[in-house]
Amino acid sequence: MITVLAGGTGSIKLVRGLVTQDPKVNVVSNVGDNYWLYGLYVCPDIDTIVYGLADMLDQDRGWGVKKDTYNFLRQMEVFGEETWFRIGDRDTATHLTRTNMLKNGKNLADITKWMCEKFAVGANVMPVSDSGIETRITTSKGEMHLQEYWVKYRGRDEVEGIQYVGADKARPNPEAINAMHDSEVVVLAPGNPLTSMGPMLQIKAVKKELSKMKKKVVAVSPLIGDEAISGPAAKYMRAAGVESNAYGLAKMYADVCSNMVIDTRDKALGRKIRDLGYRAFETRITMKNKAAEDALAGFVLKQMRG
Ligand code: FO1
Repeated sequence: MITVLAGGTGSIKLVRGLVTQDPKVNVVSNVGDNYWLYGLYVCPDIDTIVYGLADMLDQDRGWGVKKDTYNFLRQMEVFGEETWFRIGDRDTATHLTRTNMLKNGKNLADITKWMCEKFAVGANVMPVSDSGIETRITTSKGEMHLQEYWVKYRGRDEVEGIQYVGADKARPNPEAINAMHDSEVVVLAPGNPLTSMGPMLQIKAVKKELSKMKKKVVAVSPLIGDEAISGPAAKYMRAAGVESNAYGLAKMYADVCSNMVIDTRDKALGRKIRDLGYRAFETRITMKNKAAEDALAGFVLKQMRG
């Protein structure tokens, strides 16, 4: 059994590759960027994983449903609402149904299971926690939700701080803990270390569990050199005072992980990472097509299974 801890856009490609290796893979999803919009509960990372596995994802953007329409949003604009967060019509049906199910007493874990069934996704996608955790960013404009920082203000301002509100009191999803415990390999996907993996690793019970099993935990780097393959990971790492490269990542994950897959171009960092006590494996980590997704997932599992 394999379990992967995943964010959204940066993680889905590796998750897809892992599903090719093992269709029943457990995917533990971040919830820190979940966002309430017009009274609807939007769960970007869960949705990116489920849509990605159901072949419904808009691959170019890495979020939302491909070929979606925006009639609902256009009407909200007519009503004078803010429309900077672009939820499409089919995507909105997901948020609306999820919100109704929450109001009817279902928890996010059950709702996500229901989604997997509806979209015929064989993998076991689950939220890391049913408690609300909110990733908040501080800039010179003040403190705001991650989605406001990244989407509304286009991530322009210097990041002064990152907070995970509610993480200290959050209870983990027991199914996620069991999945990690029962798995032969636990993968930390190449999601943003601060905003995708960060909220999950801030949950005390998740961190404790991973630290007990760190020999079987492997992280796949989302960085080559000093830059992220995509998205703002390097910017957030620098803001958190961490070197924005695979070595900085290894230091961040040192309590919970002892294996790391890095790019061949980061060979020199591999030596420093090994000095931290890691096993480090080098390969091409960019995933430009399905063959590359499968190859990287296969490589990760081969190293871990020995
Ligand atoms: N990202 C954007 O850059 N602009 C958007 O308008 C936007 C809308 C959106 C709607 C639903 C959804 O599930 C994700 C959406 N995202 C959008 C992506 C999201 O902001 C982040 O990339 C993730 O939260 C990070 O994992």
